[in-house]
Amino acid sequence: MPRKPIKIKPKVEYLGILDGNGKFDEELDPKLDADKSLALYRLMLTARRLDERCINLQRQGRIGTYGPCRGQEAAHCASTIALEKEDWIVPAFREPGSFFHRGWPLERILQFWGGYEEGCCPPEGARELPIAVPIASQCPHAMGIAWAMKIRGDKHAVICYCGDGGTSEGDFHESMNFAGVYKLPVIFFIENNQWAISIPRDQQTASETIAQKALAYGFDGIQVDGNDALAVYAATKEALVKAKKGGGPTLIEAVTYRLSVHTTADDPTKYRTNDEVEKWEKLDPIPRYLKYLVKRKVLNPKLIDEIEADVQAQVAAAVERYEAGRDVDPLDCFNFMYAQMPPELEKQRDEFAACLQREGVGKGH
Ligand SMILES: Cc1ncc(C[n+]2csc(CCOP(=O)(O)OP(=O)(O)O)c2C)c(N)n1
Ligand SMILES: [Mg+2]
Repeated sequence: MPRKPIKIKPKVEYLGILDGNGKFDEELDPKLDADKSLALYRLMLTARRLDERCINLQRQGRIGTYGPCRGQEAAHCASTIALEKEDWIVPAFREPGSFFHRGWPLERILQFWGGYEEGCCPPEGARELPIAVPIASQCPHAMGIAWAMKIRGDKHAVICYCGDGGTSEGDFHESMNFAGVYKLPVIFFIENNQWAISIPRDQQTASETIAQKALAYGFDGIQVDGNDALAVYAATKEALVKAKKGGGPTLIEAVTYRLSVHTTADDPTKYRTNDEVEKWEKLDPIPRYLKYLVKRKVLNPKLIDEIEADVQAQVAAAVERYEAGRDVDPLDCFNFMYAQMPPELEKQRDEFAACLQREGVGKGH
């Protein structure tokens, strides 16, 4: 009848590979080839430039409320690029790079934030769910996909993105439990950006790390420097290999920072200091990865300028396509949710249609 510590098999680790000056750990470096390294840089830059453009578009009334990803580009882009194209992506709402990487047209993202149904519509054959704004509601969906894959013998995996605030939701915990019990091929990728609107990380949970939450559900957790593209890539790759071998889920906590507003409807100066933001600006994932690529001679000043010009042109063209393609049917907001529309909704749709008719608004007007 002794009293003694209980040994728990799952473990929690920390991983960082690249520092702020382009110095990196040779042994831990995932050694991406030049093409993949450049693709990752381009992807992060595209997410950044589109993000900047979206803030401006919202301020000009050309899209609706927008939730930026500034500062979180390494977290979502490096994890997405580590996946195979058959792996499923279940996003939250700050992962535009995940969609571009999978071939969604950039204007789809603009359509989403512009309030158009098309922004929620995955291209044919996509293995990505659309953006999910209801916090952590995407986690049970990810479990459904992963469970179906397991039953069907599909040897791929699912990555489920979620915020630090999302880890306080029942949906998150139920999903973690389900994934642990059924040993699902899933990665819980937590973008710990230190804030959930105005709630700081230390008021969100009394846990020292978010990674350790995995232990309670019987699997490993790893905390990575989420502004270090190499660490994010390496941890994701490892978790994927494990999942595909039947080793079950992993929780990756990417420690990062929301450098911008929560959404364009938010004023962060009300709840956080400029000093804090400045501290994290110095850890910006993009210049950090750029220094590494220059050091490895994958990037040079000429190529940097070419990629920048190319990305900006791509974003500008997407904005043009978005604004040219506004001939949509407002009644679409009733479609796509139910195979058979419930009578109450049918009634609302008919009332709305009559109202559009009266006002002379809508398709064909
Ligand atoms: C179920 C639900 N409750 C509340 C909200 C309002 N809300 C939007 S974002 C957010 C905070 C989310 O924080 P976190 O999970 O850390 O994600 P972040 O916004 O930092 O990316 C809240 C409470 C919501 N969208 N969904
Ligand atoms: Mg957060």
